[in-house]
Amino acid sequence: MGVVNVTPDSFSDGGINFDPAKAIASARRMLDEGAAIVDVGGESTRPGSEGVPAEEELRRVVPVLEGLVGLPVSIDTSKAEVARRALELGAELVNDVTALRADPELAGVVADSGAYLCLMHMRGEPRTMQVDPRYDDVAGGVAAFLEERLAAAVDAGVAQERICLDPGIGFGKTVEQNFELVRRLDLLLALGRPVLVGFSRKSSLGRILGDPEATTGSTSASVGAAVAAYERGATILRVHDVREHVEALTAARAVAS
Ligand code: HH2
Repeated sequence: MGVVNVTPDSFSDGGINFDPAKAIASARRMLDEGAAIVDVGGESTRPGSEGVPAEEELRRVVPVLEGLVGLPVSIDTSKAEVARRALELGAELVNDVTALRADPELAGVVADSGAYLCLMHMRGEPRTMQVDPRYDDVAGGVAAFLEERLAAAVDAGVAQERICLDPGIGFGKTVEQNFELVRRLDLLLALGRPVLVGFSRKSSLGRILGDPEATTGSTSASVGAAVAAYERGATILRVHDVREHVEALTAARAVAS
């Protein structure tokens, strides 16, 4: 899954794809490089961010979605109104970092459309999520949360076989907790759904390389984390640098098979 942030302020690629023509070109390049789908988002969820109203999110993503009609697209949103418009324009998957907790109408929009859905774990909300994240058992807690959100989505009418689960790397977790979640991916796989991991460029990757103030991580560290997640059973990797990840994952898959 290639990341296309149509935002001025995303943590690692803010501004690069804010111009719709640039976003469309980036998305097409990612698909050419081997991405199975591109994830288009109009709101940054970086630590400390405030969020944007639906009108602004739509203003950002609609021209990009219009330029990608007919191609495999996911919409990264927590808002029913944005998801509805994206699905009308051909998006196949709704990627909701709040796991259907932010907008009570989103579950119905996904259920009615028959789209795929990604449910991600986040502790708190982006504005405050990195303030002293504590868990007794991070992997067990994230698995219990996703099990409950999976049941809620199915209750709301979303077909279970259309749902994937995501531990939410960087969303209210310490550096150690992010790596532990990948180490214990078996707990999420036990829920019986495909697992998505988004470690790409996240600050924990910069921090383990010795910079305690890092806000991003390098491409090579991202690739290492993606391969580790793949080897532990993740089947969808959400990444900014598609070519590098496709090459590394092709090699990892050759070893595995
Ligand atoms: N990470 C980000 C955004 N959306 N969705 C899923 N399912 N999993 C993730 O790990 C995930 C996500 C944050 O990364 P990015 O989109 O690059 O930055 P920003 O939120 O600042 O736009």
